[in-house]
Amino acid sequence: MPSQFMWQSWHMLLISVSRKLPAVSCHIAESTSTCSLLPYDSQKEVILQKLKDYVPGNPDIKSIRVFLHGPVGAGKSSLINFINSVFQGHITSIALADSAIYQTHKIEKGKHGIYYPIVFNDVMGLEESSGKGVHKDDIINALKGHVKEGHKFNPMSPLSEKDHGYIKIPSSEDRVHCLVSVMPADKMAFLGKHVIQKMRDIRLAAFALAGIPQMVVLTRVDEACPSVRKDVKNIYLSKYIKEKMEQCSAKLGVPVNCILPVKNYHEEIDLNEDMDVLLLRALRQMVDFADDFIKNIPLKITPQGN
Ligand SMILES: Nc1nc2c(ncn2[C@@H]2O[C@H](COP(=O)(O)OP(=O)(O)OP(=O)(O)O)[C@@H](O)[C@H]2O)c(=O)[nH]1
Ligand SMILES: [Mg+2]
Repeated sequence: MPSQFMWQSWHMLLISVSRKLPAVSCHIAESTSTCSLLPYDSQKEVILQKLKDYVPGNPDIKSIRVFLHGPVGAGKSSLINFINSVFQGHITSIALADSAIYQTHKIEKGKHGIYYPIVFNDVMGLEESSGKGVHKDDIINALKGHVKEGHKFNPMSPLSEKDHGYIKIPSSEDRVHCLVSVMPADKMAFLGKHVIQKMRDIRLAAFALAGIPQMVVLTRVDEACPSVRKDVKNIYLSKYIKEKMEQCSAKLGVPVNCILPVKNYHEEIDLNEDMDVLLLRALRQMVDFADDFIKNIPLKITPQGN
């Protein structure tokens, strides 16, 4: 399990600030002058540079693998696009291909086929009814590293050892090093109990797999709270978002300090520093968690996946 999270202090700040300052109601926008006290400006470049300079803490692993899962339409693909956009310095669109296909998304470093050592996988969303959306067991297969690049998921039946798309003995690079549950703040209350149960089961499976670290990204915060839509910095003051984080913690069984709110690019055409800082803080936690994990990862796992 990851122990010391160097960069977690921001999140504690977020929580303490939201506790100390007058809450911004979702419907009544109050003064936001206190926002200027927050360490917002100039953080983007500092965090981004640290992420760009990141080198995996285990020399046997070239890239850390972050896996995103969550309900349909939660914002998983948008999150990967967002990460790529911030690294490239302009809005990009990389994760729009068929999400039924297992595909690794890489972030290009320059224009010479060189990539940053952080890769992402995003699959189609979880659905309430069985036979629709990605099968829970296929996400568990992916966590163990059993899913081949390009495999097309079948919602009716998960990948089995006999299938062509199955990697019998995954390498430590095939495995997932950080599991990210993507939860849409505005739709969370309407998610069916089966979707929540699948998300909890996946979390438990990840924990059982040598303690794959996990966190939650709370997306669509602007759709959930009008004051955040008006100004993303209001996220620090919104009582409503704080409540959503607490509800999310109760639903998924994840501590509040592992839930990071993000507003994905949706209709913007230019990068926005306030949105980028939120995203980069979430990404920093993913990288910290994954890096702690790979330092202790067993080199190979058995065909049984242990
Ligand atoms: N307003 C707003 N819209 C968002 C945000 N994140 C994603 N969206 C929108 O929500 C919709 C779904 O986003 P996707 O990124 O496709 O969601 P997904 O989780 O990949 O969905 P599936 O692959 O179908 O499971 C798109 O229209 C996005 O533009 C957000 O933070 N705020
Ligand atoms: Mg998608």
